[in-house]
Amino acid sequence: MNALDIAPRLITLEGGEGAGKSTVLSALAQALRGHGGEVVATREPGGTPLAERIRELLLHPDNSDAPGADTELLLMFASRAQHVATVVRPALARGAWVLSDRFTDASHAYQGGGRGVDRTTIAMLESRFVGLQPGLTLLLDVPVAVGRARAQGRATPDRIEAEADGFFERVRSAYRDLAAAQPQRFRVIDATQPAERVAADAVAALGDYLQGLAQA
Ligand code: Z5A
Repeated sequence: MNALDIAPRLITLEGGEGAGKSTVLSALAQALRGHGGEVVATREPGGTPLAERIRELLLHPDNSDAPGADTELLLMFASRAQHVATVVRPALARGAWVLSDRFTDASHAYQGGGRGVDRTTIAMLESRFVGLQPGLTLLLDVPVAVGRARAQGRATPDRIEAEADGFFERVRSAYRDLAAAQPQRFRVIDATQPAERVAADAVAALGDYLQGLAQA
């Protein structure tokens, strides 16, 4: 299997449902723009017109022909392969910062932890079709009950949001395991705090990271 290239200008945001990624993402984008240079804010699944269409297939609440765990995994990676090839790599090549709301760690957490898909298969897909690892990953960590209560106001939960609490407990635990295994890449942010505090902590973690890069 090929090793993954670390992309220092690729920064990702992860967390469970209702962790508050959307709010934090705009604060991070603003901080990065202040730092200078082009900032590409994007998301997964999605981030390109084709990948957004795959996202619709993945999240559609109609469960009459719901994707099985393997199909879900492959659709996530089909979306990601397109995103990496047409948005992420070209942006990094021209020296831009790429700020992605979710990336491959989400497949390790949701498909690996949540669905129980074999980790070796996910690592093989990552190596073959992504080949990149972010320089910094911010994990917004919140207990499942808190995150789900925040997200409850939504009209129709999508197919994955409709999963039971046990699924989201496995996702959270997989994310925490990933962060513990790679402390040099992950910063875990306490997302139970008020939204402004969470955003401030995330911006501070980004500032430390940028300072470290400048000194390297
Ligand atoms: N998925 C996967 O399975 N495998 C993969 O490889 C990838 C993704 C890439 C879509 O992702 C789904 O795809 C997702 C994982 C799966 N499934 N689920 N569940 P997504 O990122 O687009 O969707 P999401 O995780 O459902 O996003 P979200 O629930 O919108 O989370 P969020 O962006 O972190 O939350 P938010 O919109 O910022 O906040 C939610 C609400 O909470 C909102 O009303 C806020 O005002 C409120 N909020 C936010 N922060 C706070 C604080 N700190 N205090 C109080 N209230 C707050």
